[in-house]
Amino acid sequence: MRRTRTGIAADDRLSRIATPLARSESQSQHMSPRHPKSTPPPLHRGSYELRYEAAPASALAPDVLACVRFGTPIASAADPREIGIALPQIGGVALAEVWRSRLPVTYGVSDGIGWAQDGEVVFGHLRLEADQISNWRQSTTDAYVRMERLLRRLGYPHPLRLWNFVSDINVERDGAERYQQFSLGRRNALKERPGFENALPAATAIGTRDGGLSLCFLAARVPGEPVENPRQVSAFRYPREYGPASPSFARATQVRSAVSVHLFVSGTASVVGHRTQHPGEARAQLEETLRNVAALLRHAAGRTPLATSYRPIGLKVYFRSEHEAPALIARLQSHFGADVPLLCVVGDICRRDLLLEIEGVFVAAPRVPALQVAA
Ligand code: 3EB
Repeated sequence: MRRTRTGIAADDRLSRIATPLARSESQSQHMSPRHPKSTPPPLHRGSYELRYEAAPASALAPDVLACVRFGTPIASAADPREIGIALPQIGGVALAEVWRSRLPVTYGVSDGIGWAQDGEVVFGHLRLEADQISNWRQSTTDAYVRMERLLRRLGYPHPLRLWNFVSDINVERDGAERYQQFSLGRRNALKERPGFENALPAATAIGTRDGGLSLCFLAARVPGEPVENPRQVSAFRYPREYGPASPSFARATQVRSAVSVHLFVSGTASVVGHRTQHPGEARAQLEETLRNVAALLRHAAGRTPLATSYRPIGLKVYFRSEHEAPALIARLQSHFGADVPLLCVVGDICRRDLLLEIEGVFVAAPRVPALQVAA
C-alpha cells in the first residue's frame, strides 16, 4: 500500500501531505517547523480514533493500528499491533486501548520496533527487556534515537503522543532516581532536533515492575501543536531540584482536522507551579488534578477558534495503590459523567509523593454547526 485513499474530500494540501516516503527524508531534515502565529498549522485528516473497549479475544481486525492491553503481558505477539503493558488493571471490565483507522492499515517490524501506519499516522512500540538495559540513561537515549530513525524512515517525523513505561521508576541508584536517568536520556536524544523545546509531544511516564522499558508512540506526517497548562510550570522549565535534566514533554498536543479538534492530554497530576500539592492525600490530589485538567482544557479551547469545549473520548488513570481507588473512581465518574470510558491501572507515578495521574484524549466539536458530524 503506497497511496492512501482519501477519506474526506481532501484539498490539495491534504493530498500532498499524504504522499508518502519519497519526500519524507528531506521533510524530516527540518523537523517541526514552527508556524508563525498568523498561519494555522497544517490540518490533519482525522483518519484514526481511540476507543477503550473490551479486549478482543481473537485476531485483530484489519482497521486496527494498535491494541494496548494492560496487566496481561504479551510474551511475543505475532502481530506487532498487539501491545502488552505490565500494569494491573482495576475497576470493572477489562478494557483495551484500541486505535483504529478508516484508511488502509499496513504494519510490520523494523529494527525490532513494531509499527502500524495508515498514511496519516503511525503507532509503534519499542520494547527493551531488563537484560538489554545496563545503563538507563544510555538505553533511553538509544531507544529514542531508534524511534526517531524509524519515524523518519516511514515518513512520520512528528511525534504527537508518547508513553514511557519505566520499570522501578522511583528506585534510586548512585544518587539519582531512575526517572531522572530516564529524563536525561530522553532529552539527550530529543535535543538533536533543532528547536525541540518548542515542539515537544504530550507524554506519560509511569513505573512498572517488569524490569524493562516500553516506549509507545503515535506520530504523524504533519506536526500537532503543543499546549501548556497555565496552572503549571512547563515541565521543560522545572527547576533543577527535580533532576539534572528537566522532563521533555508538553502538557498536551492539539491536533486539528477539518471536522474536529483532538487534544492528547499528558499524564496530569497534583502539581501546581512545579510543586507537588497534598502529599499523602489521594482525595485532595485528585481534586487538584481535576482542576489542572479543567484549566488545560479551558486554555486549549481558548486558543482555538474551532473548538468550543472538550469532552473526553477516553481517560486513563494511574493509581500508585489500589487502596482508596474505588472512592476515587466514583469521584472521577461524578466529575466526567458515569459513561466516560475510564481505564484504571496500578502503577508508580514518577514523583514519589504523587499518588495518581490522569491522561486522556478529548475532542472538541467545531463551533460552526454546519460542520458538525455525528460522533
Ligand atoms: C508532572 O506533572 C507529573 O516525564 O514524560 C507527567 C507526564 C509527568 C509525563 C514525563 C511526567 C511525564 O511532572 C509527571
